Amino acid sequence: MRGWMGKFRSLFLFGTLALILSGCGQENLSALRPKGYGADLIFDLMMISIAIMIFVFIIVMAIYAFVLIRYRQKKGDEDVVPKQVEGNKTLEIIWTVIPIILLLVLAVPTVQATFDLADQSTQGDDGVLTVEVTGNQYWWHFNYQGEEVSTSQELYIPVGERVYLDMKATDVIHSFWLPSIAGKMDTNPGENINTMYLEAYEEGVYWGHCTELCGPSHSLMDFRVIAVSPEKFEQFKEDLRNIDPEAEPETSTAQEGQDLFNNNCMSCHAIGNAPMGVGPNLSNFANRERIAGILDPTQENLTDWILNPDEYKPGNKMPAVFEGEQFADLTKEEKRDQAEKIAEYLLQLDHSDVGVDAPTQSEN
Ligand code: HEC
Ligand SMILES: [Cu+2]
Repeated sequence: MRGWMGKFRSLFLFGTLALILSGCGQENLSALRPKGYGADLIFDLMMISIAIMIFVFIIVMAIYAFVLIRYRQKKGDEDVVPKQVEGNKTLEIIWTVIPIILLLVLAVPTVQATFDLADQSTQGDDGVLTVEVTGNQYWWHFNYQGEEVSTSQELYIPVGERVYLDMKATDVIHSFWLPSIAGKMDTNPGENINTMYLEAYEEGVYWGHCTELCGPSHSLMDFRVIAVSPEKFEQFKEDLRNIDPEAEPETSTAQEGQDLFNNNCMSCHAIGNAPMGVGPNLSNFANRERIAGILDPTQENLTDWILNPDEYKPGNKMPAVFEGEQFADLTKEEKRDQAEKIAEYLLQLDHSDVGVDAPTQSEN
């Protein structure tokens, strides 16, 4: 057993590692499966550098093996000191020129891609959308410039079109990373606006993360980009423009929930088009893939979130409203009851059913 296992141990190790790492190729969450223009450029660069590395590795290993075998000490040669050589001009030139060539092969496409990714030549042109992206601890806001439309946590874009993002942050530095569509870009507090663009090849729900350590809930600062056909995108904007925040929900519990929401939550949350508030815009909330970027959109999860947001995202800026003074008289059950009504109200805010037909959700 031991001998057999021993021989194959490293093979097992590498096999297991390969199996684990294959999870890194997660659909719509991976730079290794590019589905947009920027991600494509970056993927090609990775491939070029990996190819060069493999080439160098093989050559070096071949020479290494050759020297080991060819110049090893042979029986009877124990006292022989071989001829000492140094400073072979031809060799010196070869191993200086080859790395220069390899670096050039790497540098030219890298510089090209860098400029290509920073291109802003069509920004502001007719029909070219710019979205203002704002990073907040721990959520994202998207304002579709000149469209009177804004969303939080989920950004809708038309497929096949270049969409520019003008990015900033309100509190600390965040970083917007959408691996399968584009690269990543920091969002800074202050006047400094960073710009990048997205161009998705196919319809889908693409997952993004904040990649700049920004506080205790940094790792939970997820967002999604939803690429739909240009026709659906027009429809989506139209739907969102026409939201009436005062519209009466159908059931009486949801109506009670609406009153509770208007009295206790509206100071931070908007429904319909509004400037960015203290909390996410909840227009179209029922169509969210996740609550607060992370929880499955069920009424139970939403109730739990409303009662104690800090349990799910430590340090986030939403207070446990029902722990406030105005609810001091309520029992635990009564609080839950009221939160449930709000949840019912929020989960019927499906003001636009525009989405991708086959949801391509990734599991975290
Ligand atoms: C003081 C401001 C404030 C108040 C009041 C407030 N919230 Fe929030 N809310 C926030 C912030 C900030 C977030 C973002 C939390 C995060 O993800 O980091 C949030 C997130 C949420 C989310 C998740 C949103 C999403 O985009 O997925 C829901 C749902 C929500 N709040 C519901 C409520 C309800 C219901 C009330 C009233 C009972 C309420 N909030 C009161 C600030 C507030
Ligand atoms: Cu962040």
